[in-house]
Amino acid sequence: MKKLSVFVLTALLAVSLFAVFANAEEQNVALGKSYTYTGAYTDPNSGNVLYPDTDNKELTDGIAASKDADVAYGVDLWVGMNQGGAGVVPNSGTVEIVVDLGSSVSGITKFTLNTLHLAGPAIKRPSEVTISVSTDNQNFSNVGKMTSNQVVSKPGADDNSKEDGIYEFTLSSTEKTARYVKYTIKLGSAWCFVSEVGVYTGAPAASKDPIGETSSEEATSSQAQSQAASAAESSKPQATSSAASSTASTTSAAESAESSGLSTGAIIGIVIGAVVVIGIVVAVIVVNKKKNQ
Ligand SMILES: [Ca+2]
Repeated sequence: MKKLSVFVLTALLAVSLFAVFANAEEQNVALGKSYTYTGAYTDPNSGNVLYPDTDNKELTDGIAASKDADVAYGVDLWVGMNQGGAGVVPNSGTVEIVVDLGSSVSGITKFTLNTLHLAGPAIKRPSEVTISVSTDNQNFSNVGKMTSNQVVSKPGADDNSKEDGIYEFTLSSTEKTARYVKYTIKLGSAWCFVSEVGVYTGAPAASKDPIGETSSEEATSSQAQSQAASAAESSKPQATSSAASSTASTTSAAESAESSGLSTGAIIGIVIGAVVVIGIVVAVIVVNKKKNQ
């Protein structure tokens, strides 16, 4: 009887621990979800959208640029967004991606965006990306600015820019509940190429008070972007290197240290596990006592 009790207890403990760790694991809740974006650019000559989003699935298909060979604008996984493209507010220098998670999701703690920097053809990483969230796609509340990290460096991919490569933008936040996640992208040049966006639950949450904590090193690519780049230039990345040959400052990504605290979900898991184990122990003790009487 005692052996059986020990076995049952061990099994229950293992199950509750597994539940806790499974809960704590990061999960990309944007995977496979639908979205809208502005900046799709139609070539007036051919009538085709340039650097299109195949089947409107590329930004959430789970495939992000990750290797040297991806540092090229002709690679299929990139979605091109242009300052003169569809839905862009004229002269705003800003494009948007809005992901619809399908239903309200709680416990969101991390946002990501994978993007290209290829200085020669005027494809630069965003100068700023802001995240805001909403439950109704009307009223959005600001979450914060993303920080960037160069994940693939390919100097000289085009015109010897040391910044050429692939950049991962991330933002860690306190737990958010949202159905709609908006990426407001301030363009670093005429074009922005994005391969993937991610929205995560189960990631380590940011500290409750982000003020002063997020030493957000923003990707300040050229402040001297030529907003005056002609429409011809902006629509044909291969045709020109933008007039703004820019004094882009290399910002090494001093990623703000993420707090490694457990998520609320994990804590709930631990509490439930503990309650279950205590209950079983009490039950076993009671049964054994009754047997001994
Ligand atoms: Ca993708």
